This record gives sequence, structure tokens and C-alpha cells, in this order.
Amino acid sequence: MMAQFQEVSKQSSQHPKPVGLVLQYGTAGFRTNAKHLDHIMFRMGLMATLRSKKTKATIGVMVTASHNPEEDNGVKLIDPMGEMVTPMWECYATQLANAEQDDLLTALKDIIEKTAIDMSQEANVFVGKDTRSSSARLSQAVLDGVTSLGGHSKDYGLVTTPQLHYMVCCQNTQGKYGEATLEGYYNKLCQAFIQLTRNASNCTDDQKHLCVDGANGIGALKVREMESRLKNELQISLFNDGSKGKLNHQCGADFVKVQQKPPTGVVINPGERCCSFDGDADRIVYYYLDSEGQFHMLDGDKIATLISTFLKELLTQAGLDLKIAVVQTAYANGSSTHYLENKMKVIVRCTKTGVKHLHHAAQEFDIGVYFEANGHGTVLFSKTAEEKIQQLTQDTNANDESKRAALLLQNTVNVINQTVGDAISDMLLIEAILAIKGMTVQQWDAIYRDLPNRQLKVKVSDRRVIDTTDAERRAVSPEGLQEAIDSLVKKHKQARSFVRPSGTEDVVRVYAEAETQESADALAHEVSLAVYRLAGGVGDEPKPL
Ligand code: G16
Repeated sequence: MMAQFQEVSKQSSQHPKPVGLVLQYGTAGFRTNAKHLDHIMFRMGLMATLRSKKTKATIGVMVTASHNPEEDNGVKLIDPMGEMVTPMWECYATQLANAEQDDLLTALKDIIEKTAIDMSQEANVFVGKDTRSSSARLSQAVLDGVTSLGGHSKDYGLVTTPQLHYMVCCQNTQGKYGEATLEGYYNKLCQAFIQLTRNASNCTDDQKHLCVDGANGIGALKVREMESRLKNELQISLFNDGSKGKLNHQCGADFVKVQQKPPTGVVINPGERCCSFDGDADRIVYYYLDSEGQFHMLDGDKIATLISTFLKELLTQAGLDLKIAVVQTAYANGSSTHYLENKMKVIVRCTKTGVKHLHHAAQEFDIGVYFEANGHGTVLFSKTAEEKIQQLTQDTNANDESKRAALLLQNTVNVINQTVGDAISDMLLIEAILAIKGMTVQQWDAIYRDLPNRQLKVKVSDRRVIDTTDAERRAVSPEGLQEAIDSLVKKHKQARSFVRPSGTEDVVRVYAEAETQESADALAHEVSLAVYRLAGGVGDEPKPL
């Protein structure tokens, strides 16, 4: 053990922490300008090694800043079944990340002691990275951290975040979830997709076409790798593939969702189905332009509605009594929640932002469909649900309709990456559903009409002054802010608004929805002003839109 600590001490001097720099574990791990992250990466290598020793399982470390600009980077830690690490370990990660250089060993020993880790236990860590220019040296820092504590590492190199989650889960289920290789990932998903689309007999070549905006990131590379396995059942025109444009710049899922407009770099014909990935391909949003050139977005809420409708219909056809629920966050459009609860009659839950929260809520049901409005989401099937579906596919007494439904459900389970939201897997599922239902993007869009909405960002000197409750729908501090929001909301029809500190960017996010776009824009601006005035705004006062 002594020798290991000496090695950590020696190696960490190559990855020194800038004195006084304090970083918080955010919505999805540490994330900031890449120049501040070298020590964080080394230490997260240490962290993952400890977590691996503790769980006696393989842990993942993904170097990415997802939707953030190219100059940022970050790290996401992946637990044994492919989920995010637990809140307790987020605290340990923060402790280790922020220990001054001379206190690193003390912090490390403290965590080992508190969590009663057997240091003689083997450790295995899978590492992946996105396409950012800083990712190569930062992932090397992670690998250095793992090696210095005597852990084994496997460097997957360039992969999407959900691919790394998948590898970790495959490894820890001894291959039951799939093979822990890219080949295994593509084969599992594409085979399931092709099985599903066999049920789409009337699908024309036009309907098989999809424009994909790769955000100039890793998702584009991986779509290219996978494409040939789709056997023309899906014909992809790939834009923003990274060959010239800048990562996430004027493109990608976050840009499209927040700006409510198409990305640059994509040639869109009216009526054509398009989708955008984000920078690490764990989010997806769809959209199209109508014949008047007007932009229509199908975000995470519309995706959740499409998927849950499909699953509910199949459960009825199969005669399976499984409890299905949809998990959303405060950003979910009011119309989507209304439609899901009142028209579809499914259970809807609301959690705080962050996949980790939605994922856990979804685990409480037989089938938990979770999506953030920004397009981050997946479907979780309980063990019971998977077993019942499996049994029905083999039931010789089952009628044709229920057997067909069971087979469709089984292939749906296989096309979905249940470890985390996955743009590639979600895209294949959505494409299969549209093909099977013979549904156009316009018909999908028409399921319900979104309430006009607006999202804004406000810069404040310390965003931690804002504290929220009720799944982030109400602010408890600073004093007077919630009262101000309440009275502003009252001035608009069908209105709702909330504010929360971002956990990935140094901003406060403001969301507003109302009966008209003018009203939503005005409310978002008014609430931004309240944040600026009551929560220590910096720079110029927010201007009306
Ligand atoms: C991450 C999280 C998402 C979250 C998003 C924005 O996404 O995984 O759950 O919605 O950040 O979070 P915030 O509003 O706190 O900045 P990604 O795709 O950027 O990793």
C-alpha cells in the first residue's frame, strides 16, 4: 500500500492542482474550461480505481463536456451497471478533486477508510473520450491516475458516452447485456432494428431517409461506423460530421432545442425528417420544416410520448399487465404532461434535472420511459418485464397477435441502450416506430401542440445563491425571487416559469412557457430581470427578446 501511495504522490506532481481552485461536481460530473482540468482527470482516475475496488466491478470514466463549447471539457463517472455514480461518491469525488496538492494523500486515505476499501482488491477501469482537442491529454491523465493506484485500464479511445456506459454494463454482466466491444454494440442494436423494421411492410424509400446533424462531434463518427450494418433499412444523410465545422457551434441538439431553429450546415427540404445529436451523442431531438419553411421541433417530450404510446399499444396487444410510467423534469412542456396524464392515462413523475435522477425514478416501474425535454433519455425494463416478454415469445398457446407484439417488445428491448440516454439507439428506436406505424414526422408532431416556451441564461456572480425545491419548480433562495416569479407568471395566460442554477455551465437557467410565443418571451425576459436583480447579476441587464 505504501508503494502505491508513493506512486500516487510521484505521479500527481505531474498533474498538479492549481492552488485555491475549487470545482463542484455538477449535473453530470466536473465540467469547465479544459485548461483547469488536468488534475481533476488524474484524480478521477484515482477515484474510479477506488470505486472499482469497492464494488469489485469495472468502472467507466468518460472524458467529455457534451453540449458545452469546444474549449470546455469534463468527466462523467460510470458505475457498474452503466448508471451514474451514487450521491455519496459524488461527495468523495468533490473531496478528492478539491484537496490541495499537499493534502491529496490524506484525502485519498480518508476516503479509503470511510468506505472500508480493501486495497488489495483488483481494479478495472474503462476509459473513453470525445473528439475535443483537449480530450487526448485529459484521458491520458485519467489513465495515469488509474495506473498510479495499481488499477488496470482499458482505453476505448473515441466513443460516445452511451457506448462507454454500454461497455461497462456488458463487462459487469459477464456479457449478458451484450459484448463489450463496439462491434458488439453495433450488432446488437442494428440486428434489433432490422428485426423491428421487418414489421414495416409499407415503408417507402422516402420514409427510410433521415438527415442527421452530428454536431461536429463523436456521434457523427460513430454513425458512419454503424451505417453499413443498417442494410439500407435506414438511409442517413450525415451533416456536421466534424470535417470542417466546430463542435456544437450553431449545431447539435442543445443549439436546436434552446434556439428553436435548425442547425447551420444541414440542407433541409420541406417535410424532411431531421435529427440532431449533442457533442457526446447522449441526446437527440427531431425537427422538420413545413411547406411554409416554418420550423417544428420534436423534443424529448415528443419522443417520450411516441415511445410510450408504442409500448402501451404493444402491451395491450400482447395482453401483458405491466406498469408503464413516464419520467420528466420541470422543463417538460405543459402540453406533454397534460397529454400523457389525461389522454394516455400513464403515470407521470417529475424529478430534478440530471439523468441520474430520472433514471432512478424510472427504475420503480415495470417499464420506465424517461426523457428530459432536451432529448436525453431512454427506457428501462424491469427484470420481471423482460422475463414476461421473453416467456410470451415462446408461449405455444399464445395467439398470433400477442406473439407478434411480444416479439416487437423483445426487439424494442434490444434496440434500446438501457444504461443511459443514447442518441444512436434512440434514433433507431424512433425510426423503427415511425416505420412500423407508417407515421410521418408531421403526424407524430400533431399528437399534441407544444405550449410556446423560451429558455434563457443569466450570468450571476455566484449561481449557488439560487436554491430550489419541488423538483426545481420553486426557488427557496434568494429571498423574494419566488414571490417575484409568482407575480410575473400571473400576468400571462397558461403560464409557468422557474429558474435553476445550471450544473454544467456558469449560468442560471430561466424557463418560461405561456399561451403565445410573445407571452413566453416576455415572461422569460421579466423573470431573467428578476434573477439579475435579486441574485447578483453581472454584466449588462438582460434585454427583451
Ligand atoms: C447534462 C446532463 C443532463 C442535463 C444537462 C443540462 O447533459 O446529463 O441531464 O439536462 O446536462 O444540465 P444543466 O441544466 O444543469 O446545465 P449533457 O448532455 O450536457 O451531458
